[in-house]
Amino acid sequence: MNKSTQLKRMIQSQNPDFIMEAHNGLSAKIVEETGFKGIWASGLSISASMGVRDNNEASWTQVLEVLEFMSDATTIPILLDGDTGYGNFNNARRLVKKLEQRHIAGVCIEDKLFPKTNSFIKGDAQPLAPIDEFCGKIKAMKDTQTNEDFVVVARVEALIAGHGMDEMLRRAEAYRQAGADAILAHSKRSDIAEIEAFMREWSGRLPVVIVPTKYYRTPTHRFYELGVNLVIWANHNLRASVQAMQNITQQLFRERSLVQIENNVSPLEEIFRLQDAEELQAAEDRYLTAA
Ligand code: SPV
Ligand code: MG
Repeated sequence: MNKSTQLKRMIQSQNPDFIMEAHNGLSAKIVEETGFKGIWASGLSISASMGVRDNNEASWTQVLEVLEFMSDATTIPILLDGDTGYGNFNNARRLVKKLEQRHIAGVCIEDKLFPKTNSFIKGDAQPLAPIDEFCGKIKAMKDTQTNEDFVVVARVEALIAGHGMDEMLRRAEAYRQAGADAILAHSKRSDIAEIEAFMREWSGRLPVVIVPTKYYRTPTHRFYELGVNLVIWANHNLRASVQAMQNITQQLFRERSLVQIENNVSPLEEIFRLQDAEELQAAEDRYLTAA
């Protein structure tokens, strides 16, 4: 089954599936070997790992390069956080073409303006895209895909921007009619109240994806009860690695010694294993001695 079909089935299945953030080949590989069935290629995490902001400071082709490494390192579907599609309908449809060439399973686009800002930074101040324009973008993307199961998720930022539930529903319905495969309902509240209200009103018109970063206290059984289709753990590999790197860097800066360090970091053998160094050794035995 191709990766888009796998992702589409996950999104359409009744019980929630869970996908995990990765931001490079290494983290993507860790997500897969842990057992996750899909990867969220987070815009926040990819930009942060490049040392830039989540404001489209990294160009879309730079993001594509990262995706290529992630895709090469894994076999499970990747859902790209495609921000606003990096421009108008024309940029967004070209993005779909390039993603399909790299076997990326799907892309999520959000109804904001390029260059975007992360939803958790001054969300209220963020202008939304006109509904018609965003619908045209979705249509152009769906018309461009050659794999019929390539997934386009429409992310509605109405609640983030403080426009309320009516606007949220109006936009979600318009994007459904434009051909989106799923709606990502985003909320910055620390409880799940907005998502609950949306799920009630929406009543399963199209699969729903959520990102519970801010309402992290919500027990997972609520996602089942509400009928959410896909849950994204959106940035936790990045945040875990930042903490680990800060701790070890501070410790080494203080102690100027590896004595207390060695047992608190991954063994070198583990890095070689993740890189599949063994395969190259076997290949060298086979090919370098062939002459
Ligand atoms: C991301 O991971 O980049 C996202 C999710 O878009 S959020 O940061 O919650 O907006
Ligand atoms: Mg993002």
